[in-house]
Order: sequence, then C-alpha cells, then structure tokens
Amino acid sequence: MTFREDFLWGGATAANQCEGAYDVDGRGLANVDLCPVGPDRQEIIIGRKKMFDFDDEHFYPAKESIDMYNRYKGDIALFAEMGFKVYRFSIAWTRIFPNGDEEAPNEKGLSFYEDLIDECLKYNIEPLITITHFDFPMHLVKEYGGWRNRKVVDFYQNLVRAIFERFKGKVKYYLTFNEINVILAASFMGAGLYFEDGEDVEKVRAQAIHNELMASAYATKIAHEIDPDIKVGCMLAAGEYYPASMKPEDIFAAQKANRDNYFFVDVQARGYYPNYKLKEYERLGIMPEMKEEDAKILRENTVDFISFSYYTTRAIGADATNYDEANLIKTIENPYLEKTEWGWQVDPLGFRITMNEIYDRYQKPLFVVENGLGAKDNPDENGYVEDDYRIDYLRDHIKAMKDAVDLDGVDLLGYTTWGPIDLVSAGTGEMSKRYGFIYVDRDDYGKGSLARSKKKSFYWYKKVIASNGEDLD
Ligand code: P53
Repeated sequence: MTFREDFLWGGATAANQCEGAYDVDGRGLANVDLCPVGPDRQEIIIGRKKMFDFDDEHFYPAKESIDMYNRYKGDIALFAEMGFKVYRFSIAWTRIFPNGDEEAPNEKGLSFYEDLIDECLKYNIEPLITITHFDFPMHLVKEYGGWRNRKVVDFYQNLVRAIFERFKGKVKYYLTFNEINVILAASFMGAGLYFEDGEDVEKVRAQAIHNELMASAYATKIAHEIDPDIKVGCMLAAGEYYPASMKPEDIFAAQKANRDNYFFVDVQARGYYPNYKLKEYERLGIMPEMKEEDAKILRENTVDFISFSYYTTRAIGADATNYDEANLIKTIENPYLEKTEWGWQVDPLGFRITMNEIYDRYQKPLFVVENGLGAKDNPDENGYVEDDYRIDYLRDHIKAMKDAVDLDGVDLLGYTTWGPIDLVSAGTGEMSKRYGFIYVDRDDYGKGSLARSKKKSFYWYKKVIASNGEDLD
C-alpha cells in the first residue's frame, strides 16, 4: 500500500466560508465578514478600498454562508458517512474574543467549538484546527491597524492559550495561520491590513509578516508547553513558479517568486530569516522592528510539520506583462495546461513537483490540507450532481500524490480536499464556485433552501478512503 495505514483522509473548511451566524452568541465583527460578492471585492480584500462596516449596496455572503453553525451535526454525519478520518476546520477568532483585546474568552464561543470537536470524535474523526483562516477581529483593525501592530502578537497568544487549554487531550493537530503568504496578495483578507494613501505598503507588510511569524512561533511554544502531544504546522498557499523560458533572467524571476513564498516556511520550519530576505529588506530599507528575544523564540519553536494548499502552479518571466487577472496570485498563461472555468491552470504533475520541492527543502512531514476543483454544478431535481469533472481532477491529483510518496519517498501525513461541502469562495465570494462532494442549495446572493444533497463524487471519495487511495476508479 502506498499511503501509511493511519493516513488522514478528509476535507477542509474555514469558519467564515461555512458557519454564518455572524452575530450570534456574542461573536464580534471580523474582516472576513466585510468582503462582499461582486466587483468591489478584489479592491477590498487587497486593502485598497475601505470596508469597515456593512453598507446597503453590497451583499455579504459570510453573514449566513451555508449556516454550518446550526447544521454542523448533520454535515459531520455526512463526512462520517464518507469515512473521513480527519476534518480540518477553523476557529472564528471573534467567537472566542469578540474584539480581540479582551482579557477573558467568550464561553459561548469555546463551547461551540468544543461541541463541534466532540461531534467529530464521536465518529473517530480527528479534528485538525486552523487557528486563523483569514479571520481577524475588526476592532483590532480599527484600533490597532491589523497585524502591523506588535500588540496583536499578545492578543493572538491569549487566543491560542484559551484554545489549547480548553481542547487539551481532544485535538492533536493545529495550523497557526491559513496560507500565511496570502498576506502578499490579499492583505486585508489575509491580515487585516488597510493601506492609507501614501503609506509604504512594503514596509507595513514586512512588519505585519514579522508579527505573524512571531505569533506562529509563540503559538508553537505555548502548544508544546500545554500539551507535548500537540503537533503544530505552518500552512502555505503552495504551487511552484515555473520560469517563462530557459532564459536565465526568467529562471531567476521564478526563483525570486518561489523564495517570496518559501520565505515564510523558511522561518517557520528552520527558525531564522534566510539571508536573501534580510538582504532584500536592508536594500529596500524596510527591515521590520524586532525585539531582542525574537531570534531565540523563532529558533526554538519551529513547526512539527508543513501543510499547504495546492490548486495550481504559476509561471513568471523577467519581462512578462501578460499576467492573468483571474488569479489573485499572479501568473502568466502556461500553454501546456488546461484551465478551469475560473481560469485556474490544472497541473497534477505540478503537485508532485511542488511536494518534492517542499520536502527537499525542509525534510519534515507534509500534510496536504487543500486541493480541489471549483466548478459550476447542475443538480437534478433531487439535488444530485453528476460531477465527473471533479472526480477527474481529484483522481489525477491523488495519483500525483501517490507518485510523490511511492516513487519520491515524500513523508505524507494526510490529505484534506477543499470544501467537502459547497461553501462560499474566498477569492470571489461566490457560492457558484463549488468544490463539494455535498451540494448546498444556495446561490451567489443568498437565495436557496440550504438543503444538502450528495453528488456523484460523494460515493467516489467514500471508495477512495475505504481503499486507502488504492481504488480511484
Ligand atoms: P477560492 C488564492 C490563492 C490560493 C488559494 O479558493 C486561495 C486564494 C484565495 O482565493 O485560497 C484558498 O475559494 C483558501 C480557501 C479558499 C480556497 O483556497 O477562491 O485557503 O479559503 O476557499 C479556494 O476558489
């Protein structure tokens, strides 16, 4: 058998993209609540258009999402029916600390997640918790300027301490930040950063990144102190950059782009800033402020494993200008690859390449925590979807993952597909960009019964899990 006997098969979601119930049981307002569907979304999530409160002109899909806050028992029962070994979900920071800077956590928030965890454990599903999946309290945006402020590192420590203490003995796997490198592309959604005109964006961002890296190291430290059995992982939006040609300048551009992403993991997995980044910061005059203890904290608290999302590879050239606007993370068109309906390039071999690159670089266990196809579905009158396109995508990627394990010897802990149940898209806010094995009756503007139904891929994935990845037909 290719995959280890205890291989963790499952699916992954994020609080704001599935829970809804944005204002109940004391929950505070978060950045992710304020990202509307439609043409303004892009400017808002990158931190260029200000959206600090709801207005009447926009539709905000996270307010209700797919109402998993109220329906999680039924949804987890469906995951269990597919045979999930693991369920990756995230915690809404504002359920635990509604403003972010309180002294004591909100009991209703903690007990909601404890119930959710217990529901998983009932079916022997291992909970894998993302501590923050783009989530950030709006109070900390307005009063502290988001992750640019070092005080936020302390607030984050309060959050993780509350979580680790409460769930001790029940939860073994944690991720500190979802797609930590998304701060480069979407600074408001990824890190609560809004940029005023004339601000040195790169400088602010470098400081925010440093603060997040410190928060991540402190979380690892606190986790291991509270419960030595906890495994903490970092999480990268992965996908190798290919050079546009064999021209050395293009190769160099690709190396630079890859380093800009791996920089985060370099610090989280090795415990220190790589020279190429220190030199770049010096050159640009944007070296973040660091405290005396920082170097030691980073060095002593590296992650136990490396997790990442993989949807596609990217391509870059030294003089390229034809960047594809469909992608939040920029890429030029790769003529050798097909594209999805949303313009994401499909590249299963790139998955194997990416896994090898990460494993070569860090030599720590890997965990694939997102992969999948966002596509339009056409359900019949019973809500059944014949989603062979989704099955094909997943099959090809699982095969590539098998090769990475079988032929290249990558040490792999598990695989969770993105959005096992249809949910709101992070990039576009649409509901119609569906990833699920389970269909949810809801459209881009909140119409629909929210009823759940099984797609063809539901039965397929069940078989994949039951055979530990051997039966992919
Ligand atoms: P959607 C950009 C690039 C790579 C992954 O994305 C990204 C993004 C943000 O769109 O997000 C991750 O929903 C993220 C999930 C997200 C998923 O990929 O735009 O961790 O929250 O839903 C898929 O199709």
